[in-house]
Amino acid sequence: MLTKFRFLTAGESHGKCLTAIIEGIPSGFEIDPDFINAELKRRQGGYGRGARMSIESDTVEITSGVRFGKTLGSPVTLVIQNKDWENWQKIMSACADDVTDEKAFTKCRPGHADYAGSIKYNTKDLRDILERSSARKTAIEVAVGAVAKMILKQFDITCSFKILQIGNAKENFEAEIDRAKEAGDTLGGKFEIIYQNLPVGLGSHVHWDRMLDGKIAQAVMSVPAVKSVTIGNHHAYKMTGSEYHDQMYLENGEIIRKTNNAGGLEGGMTNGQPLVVTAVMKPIPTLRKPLNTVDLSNMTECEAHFERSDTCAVEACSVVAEARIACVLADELLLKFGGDSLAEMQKR
Ligand code: EPS
Repeated sequence: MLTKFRFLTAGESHGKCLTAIIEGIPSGFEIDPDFINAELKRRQGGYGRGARMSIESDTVEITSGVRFGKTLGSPVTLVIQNKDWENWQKIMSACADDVTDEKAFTKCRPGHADYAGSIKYNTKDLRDILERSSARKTAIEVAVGAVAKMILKQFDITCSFKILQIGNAKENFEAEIDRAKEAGDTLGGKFEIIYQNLPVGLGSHVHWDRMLDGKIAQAVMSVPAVKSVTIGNHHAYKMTGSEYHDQMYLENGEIIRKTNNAGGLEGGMTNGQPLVVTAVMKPIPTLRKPLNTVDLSNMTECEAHFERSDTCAVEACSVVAEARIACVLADELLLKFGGDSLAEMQKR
């Protein structure tokens, strides 16, 4: 869907590394690896993460497209090594001679990609599905998002997030997460992301697939475990038109609004107000307290597979969602003002 800021990622959760190739960044944009690494650290944090996060310390290597700290206009390649790969080399080997059923599993985890993936990709070993469906791949997506954020930064576009709810808790999230952990259970939650300082007119009303609300919803909805995305006031369904719509006034010749129920988008375009996106993450589907499921190897009922898991990853999820939105906004900026260099873009 992204047409100017395009990227592909590759990599399995316990494979050697995660890779992304980004194409379409004009020359002259500053790329700071320390900023990318700080974003990666944010994604690894948050209360409720599991043992895997103490193994990984994600850092990016830039292997193409940047010279002396600035983009060249050529594809930018990013790589993050999986430290845990050391422990999984044989199990994740690409070599046919190394075939093993160590770490294979056939007991689907309800809520994960295991069941549908095994049928779609015709495999009995659910590890073949788990490895790519794992949220591990979001590390490289956050690195790509950090590059997108550096594009946004050149135009003073900034971002913030807030956790609104974890399980039933609207404050004291840690106690709620501790309770779930003790019970061998997991939790989801709700978060809000705000992008400030966007120019008026990103996106378009003229065709369904150019509407920015649709693009943002797709980008956030496809973050692992996200089940709903809202732009602006999520009570819109119960408000009247006169309560909901953001009326316009003049102040010193400038148009102002006293509310932002539309969340910064009208007619699929930015309207100069902050972009406000909220999303709901479901509870993580890998549980220590086992869920009932079916073993696909012998079609018997059993308890779902469990190795290790996070109890709650809502904060990480919001960092990933921020990154995804950054990619959409960078794409829109390039569509509207794009050129081959930062200087050309700034002139426009
Ligand atoms: C995940 C399972 C866990 C999480 C992982 C997502 O990994 P493992 O199977 O190695 O214990 O830690 O998240 C990450 C590795 C990460 O970097 O966020 C899953 O099944 O989705």
